[in-house]
Amino acid sequence: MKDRNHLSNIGLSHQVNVISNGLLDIPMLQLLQADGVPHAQATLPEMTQQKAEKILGTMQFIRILDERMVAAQRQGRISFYLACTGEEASTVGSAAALEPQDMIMSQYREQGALAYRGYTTEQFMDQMFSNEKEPNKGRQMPIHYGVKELNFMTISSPLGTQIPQASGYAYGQKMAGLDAVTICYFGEGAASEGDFHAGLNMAAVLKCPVIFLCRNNGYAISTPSEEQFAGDGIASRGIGYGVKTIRVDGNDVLAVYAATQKAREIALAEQCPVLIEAMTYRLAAHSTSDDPSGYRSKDEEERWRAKDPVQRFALWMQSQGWFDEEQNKLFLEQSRQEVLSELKRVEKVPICKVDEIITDVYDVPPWHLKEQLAELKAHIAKYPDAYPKTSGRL
Ligand SMILES: Cc1ncc(C[n+]2csc(CCOP(=O)(O)OP(=O)(O)O)c2C)c(N)n1
Ligand SMILES: [Mg+2]
Repeated sequence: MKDRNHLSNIGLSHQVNVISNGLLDIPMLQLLQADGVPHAQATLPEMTQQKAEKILGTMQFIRILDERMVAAQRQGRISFYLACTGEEASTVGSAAALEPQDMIMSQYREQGALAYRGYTTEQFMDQMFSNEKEPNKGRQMPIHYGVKELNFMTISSPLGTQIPQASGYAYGQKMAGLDAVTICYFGEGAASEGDFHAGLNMAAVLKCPVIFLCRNNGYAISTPSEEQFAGDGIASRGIGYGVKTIRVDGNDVLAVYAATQKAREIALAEQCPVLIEAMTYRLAAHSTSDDPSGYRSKDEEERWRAKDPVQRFALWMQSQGWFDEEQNKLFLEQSRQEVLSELKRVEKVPICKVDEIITDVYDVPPWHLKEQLAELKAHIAKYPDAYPKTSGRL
């Protein structure tokens, strides 16, 4: 019988043996160099022109959407936005390697995965303007997307909550015998939460088919990763929990695609979790409430701008003969127009009614919620100028 503490598997040492950080050498998978030229030894994943066009188009669209929505927030048209500039490859490349039945549980900077799944410009706008067409009825801040039909779980702000939930969801997929996995996105900052550790351990022990994808973008708002942890990134923690782990260049979309394909294959065939650490950089501010000039240098940003994931992939596509400069210009212009015209159109759609705030939770709303709602409505009615949109929807 196997010893309970697996002592039979442990080698013996007769000297004091101190194991330190760095013993584990976790390399980073990189297929394309910054100029889009594949490394000589690299084995590229199979890729069709059609898929490559969808990947590039999604990354470019997201960049345009981010630019416009940050501007819209500055103009006071929406309250909040959060861009993923510089990180497009880690979310689009991974989403491209999944199947539509796979569940996506994300943190908040994964609009690339959502767009790849087919979320439309109109849906993005409906959510951000909290209008009456938005299925979550305006109960979430902008960017807290959730779409049942696209298997995209609603985002929640408290960091890390989606991690143990993803393990649980994947356990359910396994119990149901589904041909599906869950992917769970989070930042390296969120990996400091207890939920990360609980979620990984649970998935490892219960053998849940979940892909944990950590976007290590160097910062948790203003805290640089070296002030957050002393270990070898997040990948080393996967090994600690007995989770198969891949580290990948998060700015190389082909590498992210290949890594996620492999992770999905393992998660499904072996019914177990896989951790991917995507090394990238948040070129954008943390959110529209943040100004990075207070905590990092322009030089640092420029060094990462040179590793632009969108440009790198476009250059590779060019070498395949899959990139037409003129056609791409047209696509960019059309995308800008679409974002602008949808923004203008959707912001005129009436916002959700205040009453929606207490529907759906209880069959019959309890007295105290009804009382609070009445007070809220009286308050808005008293100060209509302070609530220009809501006061018209009482
Ligand atoms: C439990 C919890 N603590 C703190 C916050 C505030 N907060 C929001 S985002 C963030 C940084 C997260 O960084 P990271 O996970 O690296 O993701 P990134 O923003 O870099 O994509 C913090 C501290 C929060 N939302 N939830
Ligand atoms: Mg981060």
